[in-house]
Amino acid sequence: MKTNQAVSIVAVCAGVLLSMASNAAVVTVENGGANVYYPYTVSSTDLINGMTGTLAGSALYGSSAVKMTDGIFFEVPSDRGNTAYTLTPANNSTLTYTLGAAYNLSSIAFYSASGSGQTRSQQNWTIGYNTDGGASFTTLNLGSWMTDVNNISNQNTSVKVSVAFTGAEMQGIQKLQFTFLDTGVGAETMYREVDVFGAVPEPASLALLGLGAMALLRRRR
Ligand SMILES: [Ca+2]
Ligand SMILES: [Ca+2]
Repeated sequence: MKTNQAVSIVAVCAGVLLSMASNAAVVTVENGGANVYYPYTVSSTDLINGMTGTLAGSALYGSSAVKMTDGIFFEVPSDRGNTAYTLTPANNSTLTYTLGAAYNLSSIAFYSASGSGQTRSQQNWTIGYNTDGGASFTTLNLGSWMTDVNNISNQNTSVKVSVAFTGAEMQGIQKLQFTFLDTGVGAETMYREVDVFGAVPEPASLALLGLGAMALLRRRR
């Protein structure tokens, strides 16, 4: 590995782990190093891929929320400095997705990148969620993951920040709301994709399995 020096920093939310074993979110920060074309593999089959979402706030410089869910990290060579291929949200803008069912989420990943001197690859956001499909959101406590992002050179690079849910903290999720904040280092981050992974639990099929097993037992008697 010469140019693509991926630096992975894992920050476990120790406080959350200590307080409740069933709640565990692990934040991983991956830096493409000096390579703004770091070949992250973004998903085109995740839960929100193809969804437009509802943007409250401003998409700066002609950027678009659609670019967050098109399954593409880079599009053309000139893409590196072109906000037309990104969502570059103003401070405090929110992006809301209605998942369409109650999902147990396994992970969420945010991707950003920008060209030389633009300082737009830093990230700062919060994740809100609800389980009733309403208009209120609870903000997920992820500890001080921003510290790890700020350790990364903020020019001419790409950054992936992923959150893995290993416990029960993100179950039955119906809506997600991401709030984009000023990074304090280089504002106006050029976000390029957000992937959300999870599945709908299937109690119906589990119940059927149970009925089948009972039927088998009865036949054996
Ligand atoms: Ca995607
Ligand atoms: Ca994209």
